[in-house]
Amino acid sequence: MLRILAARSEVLVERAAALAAGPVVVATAAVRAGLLLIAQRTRPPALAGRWELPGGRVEPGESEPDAVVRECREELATQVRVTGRLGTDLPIDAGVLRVHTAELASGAPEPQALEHAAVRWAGPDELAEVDWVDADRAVVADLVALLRSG
Ligand code: 523
Repeated sequence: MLRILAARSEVLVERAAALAAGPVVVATAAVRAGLLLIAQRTRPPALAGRWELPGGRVEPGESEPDAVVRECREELATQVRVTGRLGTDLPIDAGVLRVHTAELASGAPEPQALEHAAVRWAGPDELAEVDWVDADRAVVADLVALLRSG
């Protein structure tokens, strides 16, 4: 009984911490043949023109992997399969950003820039030179390692 109560209070503490940190935004590190999919933002004006890992806000009741799949469908008209997590929670104005790794599902359409100015596949040697949004720049070393590990 005590163990059940302890486990329940742990869940409550985790939920309280999540609420305090604010909404979760997921970002997708989609890899194909040693290249990373990156996308150029159009908004807000402060971020327009800068590059990011595509993603967006997790909706209430939605899991993070489901949010990754939905955002990639909505923004890129493609289908991804989530394979893991990359790096630690990154603080952003909107709350917290969490990077998930992914690959295109077999037979998935080529990603299109439906909501971005452009999308492209970038190699490990290019990533340091990309004009990243601030939060994403913090995981560049992890992204390079991810591409080189494949
Ligand atoms: N970031 C960010 N990096 C990154 C993403 C996907 C998002 O720094 N890779 C930031 C940018 C915004 C916030 O997270 O401040 C929300 O991302 P956005 O606008 O792409 O997600 P939406 O469209 O789900 O969010 P709202 O339009 O704000 O609801």
